[in-house]
Amino acid sequence: MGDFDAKIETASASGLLKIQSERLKTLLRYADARMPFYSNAFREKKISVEKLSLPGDLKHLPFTLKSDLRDNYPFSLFAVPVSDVAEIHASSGTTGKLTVVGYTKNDIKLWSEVMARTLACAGVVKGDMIQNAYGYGLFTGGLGVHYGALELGATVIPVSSGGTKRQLMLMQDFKSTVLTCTPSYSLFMAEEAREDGIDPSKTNLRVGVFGAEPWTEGMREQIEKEWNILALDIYGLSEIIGPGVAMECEGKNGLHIWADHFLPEVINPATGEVLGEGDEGELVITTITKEALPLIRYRTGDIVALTCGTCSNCGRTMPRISKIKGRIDDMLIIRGVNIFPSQIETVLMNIPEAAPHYQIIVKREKHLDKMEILVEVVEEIFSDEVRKLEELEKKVVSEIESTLGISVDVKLVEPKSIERSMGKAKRVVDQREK
Ligand code: DLL
Repeated sequence: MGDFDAKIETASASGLLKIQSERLKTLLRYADARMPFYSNAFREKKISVEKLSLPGDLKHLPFTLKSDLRDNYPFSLFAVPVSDVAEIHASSGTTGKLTVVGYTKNDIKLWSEVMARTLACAGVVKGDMIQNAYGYGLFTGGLGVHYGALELGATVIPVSSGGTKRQLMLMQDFKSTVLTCTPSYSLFMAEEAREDGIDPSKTNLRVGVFGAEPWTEGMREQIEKEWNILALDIYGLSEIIGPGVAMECEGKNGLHIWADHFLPEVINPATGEVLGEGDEGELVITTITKEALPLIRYRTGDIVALTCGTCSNCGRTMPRISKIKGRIDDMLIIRGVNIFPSQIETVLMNIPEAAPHYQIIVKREKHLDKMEILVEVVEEIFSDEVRKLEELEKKVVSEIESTLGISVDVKLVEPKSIERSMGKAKRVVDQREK
């Protein structure tokens, strides 16, 4: 059963807890027996899986870090022989080395199911034409959506990312109803459409399933207006399964996390302490049904808050995570102040003369960190008088400074001068020496 599964998606809190505890126990036994990485850690910490009371005792188990996957590159963390691995994906981080993940055939089945559930949560149905513009390849976006679409019975166009003119042609000729890609790429596509004389608000698109990078409510509004669609947020990460970990419904009040497979916790990233409902912190996930690469208390690096209770829009009872504020490692500390790129995006999206394209450059001058924000302006303003541009620049500086509480430099730049991305947008360029 891949699409909306009322029995599990609207299960009572106690019903879900029962499933979680049973699966968690099975998973811990499995990891203890098959993954020396975990059995050694349990032995070191004198943890006996059989004595744990779950899920309460989960908090006593050690965390798994991204560096643990890298240190076990490529396959040493796998719980099954490589010959039982059906598919391999990998994501590249900032440090160069790939994070490699593997799936057994059953894992692919699970991925198809949670992705079908995810698409169904966005209102996608059989009969929809999904233009899948996430990259196919080692990145999990393309194939993840693909498997979900097949499972759901919708039609999928595996166009992958890039080739924007061709995307637009296919979108019109095939009458795509669903667009799946990064939010930044959807805006680039709309921009190209206008340039080619196509009105993006007049396509057959109904809904966009956008994720793989942080984006703000302001960005959502822009996308919805440009395309005249419903733009919903999809979350996931390769280490856990790829896309299909959590998804917004039309109510846009948090992303429903599929907690019967991915057990969420939110922790204080500095102390590791588990936080309560509503507190912002780092999302930690334990996969309780995976075979090739189950992970216990995996620190995602993503900042969210968790909400429980029934969704007033769709009635789903799974916990929800807030829209992702950003990654801990994307947090900039400028002269002692913590700043997320999303805070800057929120300010910019409220200034109509600013285009939704920006880049943050961090430099170190005379031992002081400085932040320069390149902001594209809309065409009409750019061709306007210099005085108007100067006024706009002052306005952007003052609004960002009053939000962030630090001084920044703002440089207004020509339309289309900031590099566009077909995948994850690069919002921050850190020029400080590490
Ligand atoms: O980005 C999987 C994915 C594909 C998700 C398509 C959604 C759609 P990775 O390349 O491993 O996997 O990157 C995972 O991307 O830890 C977050 O920091 C970020 N991320 C993913 N989705 C969102 C989102 C895919 N909706 C990392 N909002 C994660 C903010 C997101 N950040």
